[in-house]
Amino acid sequence: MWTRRNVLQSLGAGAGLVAVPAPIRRALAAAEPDLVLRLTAQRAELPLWPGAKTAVLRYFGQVLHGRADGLKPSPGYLGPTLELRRGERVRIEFRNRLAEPSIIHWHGMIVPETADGHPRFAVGPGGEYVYEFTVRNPAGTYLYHPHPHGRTGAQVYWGLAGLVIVREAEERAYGLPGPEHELSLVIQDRRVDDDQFVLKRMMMDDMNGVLGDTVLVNGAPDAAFMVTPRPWRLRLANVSNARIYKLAWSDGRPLRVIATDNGLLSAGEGVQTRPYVVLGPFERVELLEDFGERRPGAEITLLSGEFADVGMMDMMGGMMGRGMGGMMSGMMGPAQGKEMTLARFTVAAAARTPRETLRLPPSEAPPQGRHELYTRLAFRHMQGFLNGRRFEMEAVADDERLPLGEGTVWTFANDGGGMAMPHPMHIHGVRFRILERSRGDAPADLREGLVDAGFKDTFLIFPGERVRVLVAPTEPGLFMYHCHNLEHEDGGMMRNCRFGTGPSA
Ligand SMILES: [Cu+2]
Repeated sequence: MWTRRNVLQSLGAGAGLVAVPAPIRRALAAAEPDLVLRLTAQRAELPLWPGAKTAVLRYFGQVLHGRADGLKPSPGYLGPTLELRRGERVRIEFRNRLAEPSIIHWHGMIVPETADGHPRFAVGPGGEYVYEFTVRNPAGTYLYHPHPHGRTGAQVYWGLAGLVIVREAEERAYGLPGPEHELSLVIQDRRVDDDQFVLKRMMMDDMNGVLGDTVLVNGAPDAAFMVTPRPWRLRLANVSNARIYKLAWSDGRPLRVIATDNGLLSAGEGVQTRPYVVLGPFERVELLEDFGERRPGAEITLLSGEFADVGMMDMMGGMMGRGMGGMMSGMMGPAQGKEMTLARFTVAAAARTPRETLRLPPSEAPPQGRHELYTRLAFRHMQGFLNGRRFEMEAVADDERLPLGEGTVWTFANDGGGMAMPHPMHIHGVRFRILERSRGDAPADLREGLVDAGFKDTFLIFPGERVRVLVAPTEPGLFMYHCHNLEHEDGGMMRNCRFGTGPSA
């Protein structure tokens, strides 16, 4: 139940009850939510490799009220998967049992300002925070992870993250495989030494972001799945601090993309078939994969294909000579673009189940882009800048304000000088369309795998690129936009944005 204490907490320190905004007052007056969950962040140990226990941080979950299947346990160190239904009213009680401040952000979810997990709402050790929201997002694959300022990278790295899957009844009518024929793959890389995760060894990690030599899927190494020869829905999420994956099948078959970050592609867009799919940190993609097209007993690997390093490693190698570059590479794990095995699939010997006809949902009419914003990205002196600025907890500039309910064309340009590197940009509290990506600037060996269709909440922007997105916020308040390379984010490549009118700060 709401108490005076947690209302105050969810509004930020210092707000009196008189300041409780109307939507919160309505929520307080409303009936019990459909689903009440508790997530507790705490230290844990689990046997990821034989004969040893790996120290992690982990979300533990409990259903306090409502559907028992609202949480699904994860086999590895990840938090439980939140299985939500569109339209459902949800309350989530977060308990921080870490030794440092934390707060949860529901990545990709369109929730009220006070439920978004802005770092100003972080609670200290022993603290609690109560989230209330109605599930507005369409069926899709979303995420949750910590968002305290300066500590997001470390907390995610040690294991704090989980999936949010939103379902709706209409999905069966689309001809998609049902929940019993879907698999989620949360892809992460870690540096592992003596069965323990190792975080940050040098300054370079703040520039490149932390890159690992070991891939974990769903919080465990050596992912392997047995699949029946039929269509499967695969939900792929990149929850790595910094690594970009070039997803491909080892047998060279193309990937059939049916959804991007914020739900299914529309009938107008259709299935996007690609030889490989590029997935930046915290982007998601859903594939419709017909394993019936392979022979029974076939073994296929989902891998990350090779591409020219888009990070700093090559440049440092060039500056210091190959030996130095090589040595640093050895200490830091493989650079961006090294081939890696992600997961193995074995096709069971069974009768093939044919595909259903896919009927993707109708297109939504886009809002008109009545307003324009422009943000220039730069990375200089080890720090990321957005229009020359860095994160300040309450600050919003004039070029960070978007009107509610109307379209804004927001142009991001990765040409602000300094280190040339890709940045996965994320905007909280909205889903948006990518209108345009400047031609010829994405690396030639990644270009074909960029899927800019559908509704997005995170997108990669390569050096020299300009990407124009169309945003129409629906939730008023102070939200944020930032680079989702977690080391860049923690280093201050993050800013507030305000939706609707509100005070300057
Ligand atoms: Cu960045």
